[in-house]
Amino acid sequence: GASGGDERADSPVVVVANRLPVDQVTDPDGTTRWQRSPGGLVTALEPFVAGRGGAWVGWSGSAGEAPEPFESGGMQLIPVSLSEEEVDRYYEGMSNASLWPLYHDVVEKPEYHRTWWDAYVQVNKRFADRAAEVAAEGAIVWVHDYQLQLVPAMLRQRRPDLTIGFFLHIPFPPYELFTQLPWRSAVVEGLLGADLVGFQRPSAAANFVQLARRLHELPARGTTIEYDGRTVTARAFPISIDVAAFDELASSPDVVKRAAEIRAELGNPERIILGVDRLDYTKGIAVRLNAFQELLEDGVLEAPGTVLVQVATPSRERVEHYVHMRETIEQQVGHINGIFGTLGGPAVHYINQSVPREELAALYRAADVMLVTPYRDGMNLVAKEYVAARSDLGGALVLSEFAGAAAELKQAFLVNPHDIAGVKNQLVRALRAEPAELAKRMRGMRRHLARNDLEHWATSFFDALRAQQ
Ligand code: GDG
Repeated sequence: GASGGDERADSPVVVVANRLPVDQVTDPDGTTRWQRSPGGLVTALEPFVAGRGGAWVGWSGSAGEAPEPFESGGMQLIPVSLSEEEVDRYYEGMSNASLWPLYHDVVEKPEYHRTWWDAYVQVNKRFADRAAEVAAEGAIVWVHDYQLQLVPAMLRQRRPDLTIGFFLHIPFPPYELFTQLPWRSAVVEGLLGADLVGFQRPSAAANFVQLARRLHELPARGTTIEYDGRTVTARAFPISIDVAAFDELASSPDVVKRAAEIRAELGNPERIILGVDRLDYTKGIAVRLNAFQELLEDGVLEAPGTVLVQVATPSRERVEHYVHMRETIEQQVGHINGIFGTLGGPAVHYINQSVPREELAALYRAADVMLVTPYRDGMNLVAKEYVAARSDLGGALVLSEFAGAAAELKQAFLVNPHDIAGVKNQLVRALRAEPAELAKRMRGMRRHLARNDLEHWATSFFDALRAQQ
């Protein structure tokens, strides 16, 4: 192999992502073992990586020394270590308090700290080193997401024989915002180390091409950039879900029965409005609460005849922005329930816990209106899951224009989350729409998803990457 005869250097396909596709779990008897992470990405990539000695480079999720490489699900898993300080600075700092808000339209003010950046560089180097060690001569390496934007260039420097792809799961901001970043040139150069840079929507790819052109005065035409004697392609590959699997789960007798139970447990309201998100300030949870509260105040809606169920899964609880946002949201839920709830009949049902997948599917089946109102979102898989869950063609999707999903799910009730009057109007329209209209919209969106599932996404990306090999 190109890294000097190391016998691990034989993987024809390598995935590099912040997290390994497994979580460490402790059994009741105290023994620990690795368990495959929930979530679609692992399922989508496994067929391309498993067998033939494919490898996955990532962090185990806990600080300290990394475990030895091991095999799981036919893949070589290569753990990367992060110290406590690196978790603070690279992960919670640079990734989640600088890049995350910057890339989401500065919904919260990003903080920039040189110590965070230094840790980001150091950790990206470590990921690149591990990938360089494990990749076979001429291998394909697929790097994922905003935590690892320097890896493509670092890897190319070490291993010019590799074909390198990068996919950004979150939005890519326009030039005017991106150039806030004190280390903007380094990040652009990092990404330009890839042969193929994938984004969720065409406008994000266009932002990147324009940025490279303006910042580095690089010749760029259409979706390609000429850099360092190579051609870098920037294109949209909208991610999706395992549509058939979700459809099957949501149509199963147990889930359908549970959906009816949920409605009964909520006191048989006429209308159920649902929100499901990681508790994140980009998701616009307050937009929904505001719209719902005003419609109750206006007397357009009445509780508990109409209820809002908001599942807000705990997330990034050590990052300051998140602590503050959670307090604000919980205060507002309390306020709405104090004024519009009745004994045993709250207007807002707020769940600050992760719910099992089956329960989530049942909630989707029970909801008359799914409210997805992010200020900015790379894709938003919740919107796609809701559509996949509705084989009964019931239910309405209210969807923010600023979610990547809006570029595909055109039959949704689209809203601008900054326009509260518009959100209220669309919500009321969705609540009052005729079943025939809703079925027509749902059918259109389901037709799109049937052809554009997660496997299609992974295959398109790998095909495009192989074409550059
Ligand atoms: C990033 C980008 C992009 C949520 N609560 C529970 C639960 N979930 C699941 C949902 C969905 C997933 O988590 C969330 O995915 P999203 O796409 O909505 O959002 P992010 O976590 O921000 O993901 C995003 C995505 O990457 C993929 O590229 O779409 O734009 O921000 O699958 O169902 N699942 C369970 N219980 C919960 O309580 N079981």
